[in-house]
Amino acid sequence: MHEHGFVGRIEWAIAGRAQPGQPVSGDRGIVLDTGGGAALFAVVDGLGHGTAAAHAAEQATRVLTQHRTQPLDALMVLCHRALAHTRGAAISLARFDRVDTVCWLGVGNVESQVLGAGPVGAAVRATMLLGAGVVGDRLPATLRPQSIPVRPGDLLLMATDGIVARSTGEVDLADSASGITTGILALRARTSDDALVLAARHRGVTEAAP
Ligand SMILES: [Mn+2]
Repeated sequence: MHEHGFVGRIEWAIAGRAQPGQPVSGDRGIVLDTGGGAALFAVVDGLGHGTAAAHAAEQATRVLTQHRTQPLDALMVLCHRALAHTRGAAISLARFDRVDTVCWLGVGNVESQVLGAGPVGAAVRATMLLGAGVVGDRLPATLRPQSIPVRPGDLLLMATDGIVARSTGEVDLADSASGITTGILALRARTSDDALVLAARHRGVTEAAP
């Protein structure tokens, strides 16, 4: 599965696939236009594999789509309630509210990072602190979204645990979001799990679209 597009000036792409031999993936990448050039991104990993995992991920997708403008902590609680009778899921949420800020919140093992241009290629500017728990079963005691300063061109990367930890030096920030996600999926997907990676970046307010 490969998708890509723009929300306003925010370029995004998703690449994912089911574990080899499974009919459906329990991983979902979600891109929601929240108006005014802002966007909400989510990556959901339904526990386990197959249709039960996909069902949990679909419940989260439905809730996030319906309530997309709510604060991130409220969205996580709504997902938790909606997933109560499912296997549960790991969920990471990230919102581009303005040109210079990403706000994010994660429960479970979906890793998110912001990469920026460093002296020798891409460098990690921020890594999401993940709350321990399973959405639908057990939330952490506190849900505290973090605000991360970003510059136009910085890359938000979100990946399920079906993606092996990557060397950031492999990411070419000059590549399109679509090229980056396709490359990571091709090189870094575990054969033992569903795998999905989402990339997004603000292209700035004056720069011409690529
Ligand atoms: Mn997984």
